[in-house]
Amino acid sequence: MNKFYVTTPIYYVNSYPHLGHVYTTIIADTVARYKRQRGHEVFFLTGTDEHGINIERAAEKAGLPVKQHVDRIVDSFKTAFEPFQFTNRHWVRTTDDYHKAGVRKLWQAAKANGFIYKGKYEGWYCGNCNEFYQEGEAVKGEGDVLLCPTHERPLDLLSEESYFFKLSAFQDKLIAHYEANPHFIRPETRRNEVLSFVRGGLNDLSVSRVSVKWGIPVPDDPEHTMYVWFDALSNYITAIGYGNEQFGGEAHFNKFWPADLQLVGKDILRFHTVYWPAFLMAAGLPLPKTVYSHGMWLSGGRKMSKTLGNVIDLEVLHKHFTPEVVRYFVLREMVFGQDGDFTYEALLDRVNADLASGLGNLAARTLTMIRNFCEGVIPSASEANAELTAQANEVREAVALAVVAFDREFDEYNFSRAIEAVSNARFRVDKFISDAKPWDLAKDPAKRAELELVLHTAAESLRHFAALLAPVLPNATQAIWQQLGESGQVNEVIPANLNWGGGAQHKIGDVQPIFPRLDKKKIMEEIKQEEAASQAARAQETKPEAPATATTETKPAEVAAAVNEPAPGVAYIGIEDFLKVELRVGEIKTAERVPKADKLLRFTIDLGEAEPRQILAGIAQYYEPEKLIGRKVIIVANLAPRKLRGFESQGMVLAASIGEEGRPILAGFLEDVPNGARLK
Ligand code: ME8
Repeated sequence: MNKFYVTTPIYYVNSYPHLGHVYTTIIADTVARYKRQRGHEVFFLTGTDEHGINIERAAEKAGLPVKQHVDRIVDSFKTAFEPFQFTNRHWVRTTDDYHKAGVRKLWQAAKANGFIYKGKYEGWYCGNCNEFYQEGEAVKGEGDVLLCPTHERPLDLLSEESYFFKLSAFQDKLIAHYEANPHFIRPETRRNEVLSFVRGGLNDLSVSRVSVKWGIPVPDDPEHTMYVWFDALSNYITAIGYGNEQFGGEAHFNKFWPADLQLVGKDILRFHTVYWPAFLMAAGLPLPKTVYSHGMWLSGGRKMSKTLGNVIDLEVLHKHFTPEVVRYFVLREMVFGQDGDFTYEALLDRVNADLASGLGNLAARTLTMIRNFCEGVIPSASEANAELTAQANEVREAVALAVVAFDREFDEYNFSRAIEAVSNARFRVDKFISDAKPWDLAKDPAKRAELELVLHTAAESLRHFAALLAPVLPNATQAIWQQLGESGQVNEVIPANLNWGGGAQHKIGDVQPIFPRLDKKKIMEEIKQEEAASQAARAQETKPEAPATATTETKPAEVAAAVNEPAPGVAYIGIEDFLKVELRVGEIKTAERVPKADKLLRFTIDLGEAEPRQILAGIAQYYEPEKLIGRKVIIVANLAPRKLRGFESQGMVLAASIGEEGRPILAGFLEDVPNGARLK
């Protein structure tokens, strides 16, 4: 049996869990379920990072012994994660003894090989990142105070005796590894980023602190505690038995290491793709196969983070949305690897379009008709008229294509496209049902064969969709599976092994709604009130340290005023002016970077005309061209052509512009739309 080892970062217990942590864990869980379903023996690890100066300080502030303080926060992570039914095999804690033993072994191995030595360190330290910054990397705050570039908090100037890790010795080895293993760092953009960082030279790394007490003591020199990243990164091997007897120790470690997939946010890319492989090389251990660095969920255009105070509150989220729909949304909405803006509106729209009106509705109408017209038994494929038979065959082919496309995209970690492949096949089934009108066929006994073929085809499609989406929607797909009269667990069925027609003659179960439609207006009103209340409560809790940004949040009343009153000085245009702009739906057929133009992508876009158009857009820093192929976008179709870098651009792609840097977010559609359709 093939093994598969997938990890998430271990989360800092310096504050409470939020959507960002849930996101990476959802991805890991979905990959774990996908691999298990396809017969792999999976070890999925998540956990908590519990040492460091910040945690020591937070415990002091809370007036608790540090361990008691961290236990409390670990519990809050576990509670927040629980509704998602994550299938991690283990939850590693860096305060666990087996972990400490493993870290000591790693340290000793690196030291014995001559890669750890003693020296003196001076630098600007951020307790939130547990990282030193050069003066040039810091941001200047009021009164020229140096601030952390990530957390915008003051940096501490530290000077102390320290052990150093000889990172400089690994520059060439790392570059050689990146070059020989193009999949070691994914996606490609991050790989290039790391390559140029490492090519720029590596300094030795300070890996111990005498000023920090809450950490793992350095072997044979307990005045020093280990640098928290040395401690934290080691979790990936200690948790599976390196240097301890966890899960049977070395044999278990050798079985699962190297990891197949280490998932991290791009905020901690460098730690995982420079420091971590260097630590492993120093100890003579193999490197993980892939470190995949995903993008950040933004909120209001900025990275969602505890320190910036703009996180999505999991309590509010859980109150209105099942974990299933949250899973679906984050996997479908965010192009994996890129940043995405989280809004409840988008979540509601996505759930209603794809799940309530989409998959849920297909299940409800198919099963209800089988119950009402076929005595609750899925009909076999009857010999119907030629036209309908041809259409049913097309549907069957579309589903077969989705089965192949889902795995192909998923194996490349293109979750969004994998799910989209299923949606596209579902659109085909929906159209087939709407065109064939089985509710009319049922009225005419002479059309019995046609009715049976339609319902057979719909039920078979649904059965395949349930198996495909099992890793994404574990409970909903199991419910559909049972309603189709299938026995056993859908997550044990390999979609490619399903036989078309294998569900015929099964008696269906009770028909229950799977995804009720959500009342957007009502839910949005409730969320606004709850968020305001929970922000006020959090602000109270964290008052002494509340970051400046927390106070700039707009209150609900201000939002309402801003929407209702026209802004002063707005010059209205008439509808005739608006109609002068010809906005049309286009589908991106090809996309590539423009040589020597960092910002430009060159597309060919199908507007439903005889020839696709060439259109250029300044979005290259934010989108990977290959991921845009097949995407439906909005085009200004009657913009005068103009030349950009020698290429004629025959239109303009519309995008929202977010935040101070004007990050573009491409406008698009939740439902299927034909190319060339006019927007008005
Ligand atoms: O960095 N969007 O812990 P951490 C998407 N303890 N993912 C996000 C996110 C966001 N806005 N915010 C957080 C640490 N994450 C260290 C890791 S590993 C040996 C030590 C996710 O609690 C994402 O995976 O700050 C990110 O890398 C991680 O949480 C950071 O979690």
